[in-house]
Amino acid sequence: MIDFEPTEEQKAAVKMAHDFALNEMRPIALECDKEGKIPDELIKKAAAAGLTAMAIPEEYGGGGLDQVTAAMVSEELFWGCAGIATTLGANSLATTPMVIAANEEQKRKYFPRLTDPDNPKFAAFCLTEPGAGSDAASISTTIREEGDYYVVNGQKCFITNGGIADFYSVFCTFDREKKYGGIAAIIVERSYEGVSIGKKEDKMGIRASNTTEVIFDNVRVPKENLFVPMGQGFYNVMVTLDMTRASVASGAVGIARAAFEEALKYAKERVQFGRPIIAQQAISFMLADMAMQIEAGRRLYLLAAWKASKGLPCSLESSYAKAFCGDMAMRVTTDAVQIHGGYGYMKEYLVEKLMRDAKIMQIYEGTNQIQRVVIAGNLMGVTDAYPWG
Ligand code: COS
Repeated sequence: MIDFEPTEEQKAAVKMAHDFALNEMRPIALECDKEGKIPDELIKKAAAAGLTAMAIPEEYGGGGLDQVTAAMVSEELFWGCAGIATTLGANSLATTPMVIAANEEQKRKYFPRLTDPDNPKFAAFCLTEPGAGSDAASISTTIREEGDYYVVNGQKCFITNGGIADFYSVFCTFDREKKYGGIAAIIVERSYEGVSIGKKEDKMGIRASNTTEVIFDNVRVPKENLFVPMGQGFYNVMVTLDMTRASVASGAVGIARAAFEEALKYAKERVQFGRPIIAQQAISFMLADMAMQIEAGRRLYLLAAWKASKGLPCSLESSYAKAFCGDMAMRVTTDAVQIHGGYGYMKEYLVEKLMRDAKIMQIYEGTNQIQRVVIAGNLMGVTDAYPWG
């Protein structure tokens, strides 16, 4: 009934992602973190390896990875560099709502833009606003009909790839009074008049990734770009996040694993009181806890991803995985810094970056407090009301 053996395809995908992380990401990870950007050359290589369009079905030129394989690949990429991995993964977040709800014409028009290895472009998921973070139903970006167009007005913030995206999947409301019943989603191209990029954020971690405000000022969008009608937008967001949170959780496992490996190596090499510090029980027990928590996190994200890949309700498992793995990555990276002592606090040691990167795993794609809201809601039987449940 239970098989923990990955398929041959999964092994190949993980190997490819690990080699990419090791050979292409790791050597430039500290530099990208410092500079706050990623060389175009690396993006091209990632696109050629199929890592910029993992969630897009094969018939549109994407990787067509199922959720389990995508999550396993994400663990490797975050092991390489969480900032670069976030940039690549944000395409999946932006396109999953479209994979779920866009029509054939919309998919054929927009997906190939992300899969061209010679000129890979990015997409961005535009939900969060200054006044609507955890409370996603209260977004205030508006959409209204005007002749052959819809007109979009509003401001989005903390948008991953906001400044480098070619197009955005934008969640907006036809009628705020209707709360989540008014929400729809539309594809807005960066080149449309009235689209501008606001503040570029200077972040604690995942610094290689681009995070900006995106402003829509009377943007006229062709009607055929609406891909989720009014009333369905909030459900689309919820189902999207249920599907993508396993890959955030697996990313957290990747960061934690990187920190654990560094700490283990250091603990074997560092001699104090005449022996390697790993011989001190205080240190070896910390390492044992780290290994145990990483393994537990991996099982949780695999369960969530497996349910998502089977089309089963996975809200509860996705939230278990996201909250556990995010919190776990923060603990493990903090302990890895601790094991390194003063050296771990210095920027030339990888664990310093890993601890900063881990923090976002407790925040983005729904804070870990929101994951507990979802878990508690499920425990109280609220899921019975979900049309998909
Ligand atoms: N799948 C399907 N439907 C869902 C769902 C899910 N996972 N979660 C909620 N719904 C449905 C509910 O069934 C309800 O539908 P009906 O009224 O038709 O029955 C509707 O959506 C509203 O649900 P609810 O009342 O629970 O919504 P809330 O406004 O209370 O918000 C949370 C629920 C907090 C879970 C939601 O706002 C959330 O996930 N917030 C975090 C947003 C986030 O992750 N932001 C980060 C963006 S990416 S960086």
